[in-house]
Amino acid sequence: LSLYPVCQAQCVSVTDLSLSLTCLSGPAQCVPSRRTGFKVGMKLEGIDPLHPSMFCVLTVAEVIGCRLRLHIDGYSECYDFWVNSDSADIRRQGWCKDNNHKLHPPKGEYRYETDFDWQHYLQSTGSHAAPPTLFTCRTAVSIYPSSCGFSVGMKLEAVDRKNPGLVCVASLTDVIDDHFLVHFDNWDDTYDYWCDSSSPYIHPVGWCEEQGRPLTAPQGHLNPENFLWEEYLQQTGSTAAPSSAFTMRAPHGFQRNQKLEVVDRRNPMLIRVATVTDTEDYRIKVHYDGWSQQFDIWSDSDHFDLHPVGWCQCTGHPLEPPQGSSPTSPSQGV
Ligand code: MLY
Repeated sequence: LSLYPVCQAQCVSVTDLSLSLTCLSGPAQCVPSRRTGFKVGMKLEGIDPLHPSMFCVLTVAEVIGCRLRLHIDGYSECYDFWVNSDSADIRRQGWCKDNNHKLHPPKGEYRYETDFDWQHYLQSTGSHAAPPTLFTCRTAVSIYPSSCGFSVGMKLEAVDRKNPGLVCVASLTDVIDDHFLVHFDNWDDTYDYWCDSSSPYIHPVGWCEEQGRPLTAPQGHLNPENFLWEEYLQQTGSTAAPSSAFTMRAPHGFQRNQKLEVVDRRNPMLIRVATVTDTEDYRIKVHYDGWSQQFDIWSDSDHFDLHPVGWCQCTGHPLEPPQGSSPTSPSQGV
Protein backbone atom coordinates (compact mmCIF):
# COMPACT_ATOMS: atom_id res chain seq x y z
CA LEU A 1 0.00 0.00 0.00
CA SER A 2 1.92 3.01 -1.18
CA LEU A 3 1.03 6.45 0.07
CA TYR A 4 0.96 9.59 -2.00
CA PRO A 5 4.34 10.89 -0.80
CA VAL A 6 3.43 14.50 -0.04
CA CYS A 7 0.38 13.51 1.91
CA GLN A 8 2.34 11.21 4.13
CA ALA A 9 3.01 13.81 6.77
CA GLN A 10 -0.65 14.68 7.12
CA CYS A 11 -2.19 11.29 6.62
CA VAL A 12 -2.35 7.88 8.09
CA SER A 13 -2.73 4.98 5.75
CA VAL A 14 -5.94 3.01 5.82
CA THR A 15 -4.08 0.03 7.24
CA ASP A 16 -3.26 2.16 10.29
CA LEU A 17 -6.97 2.40 10.89
CA SER A 18 -7.09 -1.40 11.17
CA LEU A 19 -9.80 -1.46 8.59
CA SER A 20 -10.71 -4.22 6.26
CA LEU A 21 -10.50 -2.27 3.05
CA THR A 22 -7.06 -2.88 1.66
CA CYS A 23 -7.41 -1.95 -1.93
CA LEU A 24 -7.63 1.78 -2.25
CA SER A 25 -4.76 3.05 -4.27
CA GLY A 26 -3.70 6.59 -5.06
CA PRO A 27 -4.36 9.86 -3.30
CA ALA A 28 -7.92 8.95 -2.38
CA GLN A 29 -6.66 6.65 0.34
CA CYS A 30 -5.14 9.44 2.37
CA VAL A 31 -6.99 10.01 5.58
CA PRO A 32 -6.22 13.39 7.08
CA SER A 33 -5.35 12.86 10.69
CA ARG A 34 -6.38 16.33 11.77
CA ARG A 35 -9.55 18.29 11.21
CA THR A 36 -9.24 21.05 8.72
CA GLY A 37 -8.64 24.64 9.75
CA PHE A 38 -10.58 26.08 6.82
CA LYS A 39 -13.43 28.32 7.95
CA VAL A 40 -16.45 29.71 6.16
CA GLY A 41 -15.61 33.02 4.49
CA MET A 42 -11.91 32.35 3.91
CA LYS A 43 -10.72 33.13 0.39
CA LEU A 44 -8.37 31.16 -1.82
CA GLU A 45 -7.47 30.27 -5.40
CA GLY A 46 -8.45 27.11 -7.22
CA ILE A 47 -9.44 25.27 -10.35
CA ASP A 48 -12.98 25.70 -11.71
CA PRO A 49 -14.19 22.10 -12.12
CA LEU A 50 -16.26 23.00 -15.18
CA HIS A 51 -13.29 24.79 -16.78
CA PRO A 52 -10.22 22.92 -15.56
CA SER A 53 -7.89 25.32 -17.35
CA MET A 54 -9.00 28.23 -15.17
CA PHE A 55 -7.87 29.27 -11.71
CA CYS A 56 -10.49 31.37 -9.95
CA VAL A 57 -11.01 33.38 -6.78
CA LEU A 58 -12.91 31.16 -4.33
CA THR A 59 -14.60 31.48 -0.96
CA VAL A 60 -15.20 28.69 1.53
CA ALA A 61 -19.00 28.48 1.75
CA GLU A 62 -19.39 25.43 3.99
CA VAL A 63 -17.12 23.04 5.89
CA ILE A 64 -18.11 19.47 6.77
CA GLY A 65 -15.37 17.35 8.28
CA CYS A 66 -12.43 17.91 5.98
CA ARG A 67 -14.58 18.66 2.93
CA LEU A 68 -15.20 22.17 1.70
CA ARG A 69 -17.97 23.65 -0.38
CA LEU A 70 -16.31 26.32 -2.48
CA HIS A 71 -17.99 29.29 -4.09
CA ILE A 72 -16.59 30.94 -7.21
CA ASP A 73 -16.61 34.65 -6.39
CA GLY A 74 -18.89 36.68 -8.60
CA TYR A 75 -20.79 33.66 -9.95
CA SER A 76 -24.05 31.95 -9.05
CA GLU A 77 -24.16 29.52 -6.15
CA CYS A 78 -25.17 26.85 -8.62
CA TYR A 79 -21.47 26.58 -9.57
CA ASP A 80 -20.42 25.83 -5.97
CA PHE A 81 -18.51 22.58 -5.68
CA TRP A 82 -17.09 20.27 -3.00
CA VAL A 83 -13.43 19.31 -2.53
CA ASN A 84 -11.39 17.55 0.11
CA SER A 85 -9.32 20.04 2.06
CA ASP A 86 -6.10 18.33 0.87
CA SER A 87 -7.08 18.71 -2.78
CA ALA A 88 -4.38 19.73 -5.26
CA ASP A 89 -7.03 21.84 -6.99
CA ILE A 90 -6.97 24.52 -4.32
CA ARG A 91 -4.12 26.91 -3.67
CA ARG A 92 -3.29 29.72 -1.29
CA GLN A 93 -3.90 33.36 -2.10
CA GLY A 94 -1.03 34.52 -4.31
CA TRP A 95 -0.18 31.08 -5.71
CA CYS A 96 -1.13 31.97 -9.28
CA LYS A 97 0.98 35.10 -9.29
CA ASP A 98 3.97 33.26 -7.83
CA ASN A 99 3.60 30.40 -10.29
CA ASN A 100 2.89 32.27 -13.46
CA HIS A 101 -0.74 31.26 -13.79
CA LYS A 102 -3.55 33.54 -14.81
CA LEU A 103 -6.06 34.09 -12.00
CA HIS A 104 -9.59 34.83 -13.16
CA PRO A 105 -10.94 37.60 -10.96
CA PRO A 106 -14.51 37.69 -9.63
CA LYS A 107 -16.89 38.31 -12.50
CA GLY A 108 -17.89 41.86 -13.25
CA GLU A 109 -15.70 43.54 -10.67
CA TYR A 110 -12.81 44.53 -12.83
CA ARG A 111 -12.49 46.16 -16.18
CA TYR A 112 -9.23 44.38 -16.90
CA GLU A 113 -8.27 41.03 -15.46
CA THR A 114 -4.91 42.47 -14.50
CA ASP A 115 -6.66 45.03 -12.30
CA PHE A 116 -7.34 42.38 -9.69
CA ASP A 117 -5.38 42.91 -6.51
CA TRP A 118 -5.78 40.49 -3.61
CA GLN A 119 -5.04 42.99 -0.83
CA HIS A 120 -7.53 45.46 -2.20
CA TYR A 121 -10.12 42.74 -2.73
CA LEU A 122 -9.78 41.34 0.78
CA GLN A 123 -10.06 44.82 2.20
CA SER A 124 -13.05 45.84 0.13
CA THR A 125 -14.89 42.61 0.91
CA GLY A 126 -13.86 42.64 4.57
CA SER A 127 -12.56 39.11 4.28
CA HIS A 128 -9.44 37.11 4.96
CA ALA A 129 -7.34 34.76 2.89
CA ALA A 130 -7.10 31.17 4.08
CA PRO A 131 -3.72 30.83 5.87
CA PRO A 132 -1.15 29.07 3.65
CA THR A 133 -0.54 26.40 6.29
CA LEU A 134 -4.01 24.97 5.67
CA PHE A 135 -3.02 23.82 2.20
CA THR A 136 -1.72 20.37 2.90
CA CYS A 137 -1.29 19.22 -0.65
CA ARG A 138 1.94 20.15 -2.30
CA THR A 139 2.09 23.83 -3.13
CA ALA A 140 5.83 24.28 -3.08
CA VAL A 141 7.27 26.54 -5.71
CA SER A 142 9.66 24.39 -7.68
CA ILE A 143 12.71 26.09 -9.06
CA TYR A 144 13.37 23.13 -11.33
CA PRO A 145 11.48 22.42 -14.51
CA SER A 146 8.98 19.63 -14.20
CA SER A 147 10.78 16.30 -14.21
CA CYS A 148 7.83 14.27 -15.44
CA GLY A 149 8.91 14.36 -19.09
CA PHE A 150 5.79 16.19 -20.20
CA SER A 151 5.79 19.85 -21.09
CA VAL A 152 3.34 22.43 -22.34
CA GLY A 153 2.65 22.18 -26.07
CA MET A 154 3.42 18.49 -26.47
CA LYS A 155 0.87 16.38 -28.35
CA LEU A 156 -0.62 13.02 -27.44
CA GLU A 157 -3.62 10.75 -27.94
CA ALA A 158 -6.11 10.93 -25.08
CA VAL A 159 -9.46 9.48 -24.12
CA ASP A 160 -12.22 12.10 -24.05
CA ARG A 161 -13.55 11.24 -20.61
CA LYS A 162 -16.91 12.81 -21.38
CA ASN A 163 -17.15 10.59 -24.46
CA PRO A 164 -15.06 7.64 -23.33
CA GLY A 165 -15.38 5.81 -26.63
CA LEU A 166 -13.25 8.46 -28.30
CA VAL A 167 -9.47 8.63 -28.36
CA CYS A 168 -8.56 12.07 -29.68
CA VAL A 169 -5.74 14.34 -30.75
CA ALA A 170 -4.78 16.31 -27.67
CA SER A 171 -2.19 18.74 -26.30
CA LEU A 172 -0.70 19.52 -22.92
CA THR A 173 -1.70 23.06 -22.06
CA ASP A 174 -0.46 23.34 -18.47
CA VAL A 175 1.96 21.52 -16.18
CA ILE A 176 2.15 21.81 -12.38
CA ASP A 177 4.70 19.61 -10.67
CA ASP A 178 4.03 16.14 -12.08
CA HIS A 179 0.45 16.84 -13.10
CA PHE A 180 -0.61 18.22 -16.44
CA LEU A 181 -3.69 19.46 -18.22
CA VAL A 182 -4.89 17.47 -21.24
CA HIS A 183 -6.71 19.62 -23.80
CA PHE A 184 -8.44 18.41 -26.97
CA ASP A 185 -7.27 20.28 -30.04
CA ASN A 186 -9.76 22.86 -31.30
CA TRP A 187 -12.33 22.08 -28.60
CA ASP A 188 -13.25 24.26 -25.67
CA ASP A 189 -11.73 23.62 -22.24
CA THR A 190 -14.81 21.87 -20.80
CA TYR A 191 -13.36 18.51 -21.94
CA ASP A 192 -9.96 19.22 -20.31
CA TYR A 193 -8.69 17.16 -17.40
CA TRP A 194 -5.69 17.04 -15.10
CA CYS A 195 -3.77 13.82 -14.72
CA ASP A 196 -0.26 12.47 -14.25
CA SER A 197 1.92 10.20 -16.35
CA SER A 198 0.33 7.06 -14.85
CA SER A 199 -3.15 7.85 -16.19
CA PRO A 200 -4.73 5.05 -18.22
CA TYR A 201 -6.45 7.67 -20.39
CA ILE A 202 -3.39 9.03 -22.18
CA HIS A 203 -1.26 7.46 -24.88
CA PRO A 204 1.67 8.46 -27.03
CA VAL A 205 1.26 9.60 -30.61
CA GLY A 206 0.76 6.55 -32.82
CA TRP A 207 -1.02 4.44 -30.18
CA CYS A 208 -4.34 4.26 -32.01
CA GLU A 209 -2.71 3.16 -35.23
CA GLU A 210 -0.79 0.50 -33.35
CA GLN A 211 -3.98 -0.70 -31.66
CA GLY A 212 -6.01 -0.55 -34.86
CA ARG A 213 -8.38 1.95 -33.27
CA PRO A 214 -9.81 5.10 -34.81
CA LEU A 215 -8.23 8.38 -33.72
CA THR A 216 -10.51 11.42 -33.51
CA ALA A 217 -8.87 14.30 -35.39
CA PRO A 218 -8.95 17.89 -34.09
CA GLN A 219 -12.30 19.61 -34.55
CA GLY A 220 -12.49 21.19 -38.00
CA HIS A 221 -9.66 19.14 -39.45
CA LEU A 222 -9.97 19.21 -43.24
CA ASN A 223 -9.38 15.52 -43.72
CA PRO A 224 -10.33 13.83 -40.44
CA GLU A 225 -10.49 10.33 -41.95
CA ASN A 226 -6.89 10.58 -43.04
CA PHE A 227 -5.32 12.40 -40.14
CA LEU A 228 -1.53 12.19 -40.28
CA TRP A 229 0.48 12.95 -37.16
CA GLU A 230 3.63 13.77 -39.04
CA GLU A 231 1.87 16.39 -41.10
CA TYR A 232 -0.01 17.79 -38.10
CA LEU A 233 3.06 18.09 -35.89
CA GLN A 234 4.80 19.93 -38.68
CA GLN A 235 1.85 22.25 -39.36
CA THR A 236 1.48 23.10 -35.70
CA GLY A 237 5.20 23.27 -35.04
CA SER A 238 4.82 20.95 -32.10
CA THR A 239 6.39 17.78 -30.79
CA ALA A 240 4.95 14.50 -29.57
CA ALA A 241 5.17 13.70 -25.86
CA PRO A 242 7.94 11.08 -25.59
CA SER A 243 6.53 7.58 -25.21
CA SER A 244 9.04 6.92 -22.42
CA ALA A 245 7.19 9.48 -20.29
CA PHE A 246 3.99 7.41 -20.21
CA THR A 247 3.99 5.18 -17.13
CA MET A 248 0.54 3.63 -17.11
CA ARG A 249 -0.26 2.40 -13.62
CA ALA A 250 -1.30 -1.14 -12.77
CA PRO A 251 -5.01 -1.90 -12.55
CA HIS A 252 -6.60 -1.24 -9.16
CA GLY A 253 -7.15 -3.97 -6.58
CA PHE A 254 -10.78 -3.39 -5.71
CA GLN A 255 -12.98 -6.47 -5.60
CA ARG A 256 -16.70 -6.98 -5.75
CA ASN A 257 -18.59 -6.75 -2.46
CA GLN A 258 -16.02 -4.56 -0.77
CA LYS A 259 -17.55 -1.76 1.26
CA LEU A 260 -16.53 1.85 1.08
CA GLU A 261 -17.75 5.38 1.77
CA VAL A 262 -18.62 7.34 -1.35
CA VAL A 263 -19.76 10.89 -2.05
CA ASP A 264 -23.31 10.90 -3.43
CA ARG A 265 -22.89 12.09 -6.99
CA ARG A 266 -26.37 13.60 -7.08
CA ASN A 267 -26.05 15.41 -3.77
CA PRO A 268 -22.32 15.81 -3.16
CA MET A 269 -22.64 17.16 0.36
CA LEU A 270 -23.51 13.59 1.42
CA ILE A 271 -21.28 10.56 1.84
CA ARG A 272 -23.00 7.17 1.79
CA VAL A 273 -22.23 3.61 2.72
CA ALA A 274 -21.54 1.87 -0.58
CA THR A 275 -20.47 -1.41 -2.16
CA VAL A 276 -18.29 -2.29 -5.13
CA THR A 277 -20.56 -4.28 -7.46
CA ASP A 278 -18.45 -4.54 -10.59
CA THR A 279 -14.93 -3.73 -11.70
CA GLU A 280 -12.93 -2.83 -14.77
CA ASP A 281 -9.16 -2.33 -14.81
CA TYR A 282 -9.33 1.34 -13.82
CA ARG A 283 -12.91 1.83 -12.75
CA ILE A 284 -15.34 0.40 -10.22
CA LYS A 285 -19.11 0.27 -10.18
CA VAL A 286 -20.43 1.71 -6.93
CA HIS A 287 -23.79 0.79 -5.43
CA TYR A 288 -25.20 3.04 -2.70
CA ASP A 289 -26.42 0.58 -0.06
CA GLY A 290 -30.17 0.57 0.36
CA TRP A 291 -30.81 2.49 -2.87
CA SER A 292 -32.09 1.27 -6.18
CA GLN A 293 -29.51 -0.01 -8.63
CA GLN A 294 -30.56 2.76 -10.96
CA PHE A 295 -28.41 5.10 -8.85
CA ASP A 296 -25.28 2.95 -9.26
CA ILE A 297 -22.33 4.83 -10.76
CA TRP A 298 -19.09 3.97 -12.49
CA SER A 299 -16.16 5.79 -10.92
CA ASP A 300 -12.44 5.95 -11.61
CA SER A 301 -10.76 3.86 -8.94
CA ASP A 302 -8.56 6.80 -7.89
CA HIS A 303 -11.41 9.27 -7.65
CA PHE A 304 -11.21 11.62 -4.67
CA ASP A 305 -14.82 10.91 -3.78
CA LEU A 306 -14.09 7.27 -2.86
CA HIS A 307 -13.07 6.71 0.73
CA PRO A 308 -12.20 3.68 2.80
CA VAL A 309 -14.50 2.46 5.55
CA GLY A 310 -13.87 4.62 8.61
CA TRP A 311 -12.96 7.77 6.69
CA CYS A 312 -16.04 9.71 7.76
CA GLN A 313 -15.61 8.91 11.41
CA CYS A 314 -11.93 9.75 11.22
CA THR A 315 -12.47 13.12 9.54
CA GLY A 316 -15.62 14.16 11.39
CA HIS A 317 -18.00 13.84 8.45
CA PRO A 318 -21.53 12.44 8.80
CA LEU A 319 -22.03 9.12 7.05
CA GLU A 320 -25.42 8.33 5.52
CA PRO A 321 -26.28 4.78 6.56
CA PRO A 322 -27.97 2.43 4.10
CA GLN A 323 -31.50 3.63 3.47
CA GLY A 324 -34.00 1.68 5.53
CA SER A 325 -31.41 0.37 8.01
CA SER A 326 -31.97 0.76 11.74
CA PRO A 327 -30.83 4.04 13.33
CA THR A 328 -27.09 4.20 13.85
CA SER A 329 -25.24 5.15 16.95
CA PRO A 330 -24.42 8.86 17.23
CA SER A 331 -20.72 8.05 16.94
CA GLN A 332 -21.22 7.54 13.24
CA GLY A 333 -22.10 11.16 12.79
CA VAL A 334 -20.06 14.25 13.56
N1 MLY B 1 -21.17 14.80 -29.55
C1 MLY B 1 -20.24 15.55 -28.82
C2 MLY B 1 -18.84 15.07 -29.06
C3 MLY B 1 -17.82 15.97 -28.55
C4 MLY B 1 -16.46 15.32 -28.54
C5 MLY B 1 -15.42 16.29 -28.03
N2 MLY B 1 -14.15 15.66 -27.80
C6 MLY B 1 -13.55 15.09 -28.98
C7 MLY B 1 -13.27 16.57 -27.13
C8 MLY B 1 -20.38 17.03 -29.16
O1 MLY B 1 -20.36 17.39 -30.31
O2 MLY B 1 -20.54 17.82 -28.23
